Amino acid sequence: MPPNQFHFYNERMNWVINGETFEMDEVADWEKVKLNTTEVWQFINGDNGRGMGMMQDMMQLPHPAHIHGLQFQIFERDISEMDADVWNSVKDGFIDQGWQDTFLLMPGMKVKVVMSFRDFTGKYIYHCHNLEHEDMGMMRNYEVLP
Ligand SMILES: [Cu+2]
Repeated sequence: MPPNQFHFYNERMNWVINGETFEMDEVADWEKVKLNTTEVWQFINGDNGRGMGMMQDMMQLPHPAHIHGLQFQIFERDISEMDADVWNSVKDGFIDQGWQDTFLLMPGMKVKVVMSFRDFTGKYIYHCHNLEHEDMGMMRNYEVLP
């Protein structure tokens, strides 16, 4: 898995992030960051990061992605692989300026966010805010290390 890429997709009827579902204390290597660093994380809805193309995933739904512990800024919203009609139907609702704690990740969309890990070490949740997806695993920890 390339660093800082977070693929949100459906796998065998689970909603997963990079193929993983929620475990209470689990943090993968790709979810560990250092205090006093700034990173760009890319969130991708529609492929699994292992060569499955965007269009082959028939189980694409919007994911309102929520990151705990900090506020971040939207750096890039890539719609090049989105259905144009879908984008045109929702685009007027996006406000990407300013500080965010949640962003909508539409099917086929890729969003880069800038995150600065400034204040606290420890584990924080990030998850899809669609309760059914969250309950089916689309929630993980990231950890800020000293
Ligand atoms: Cu979701």
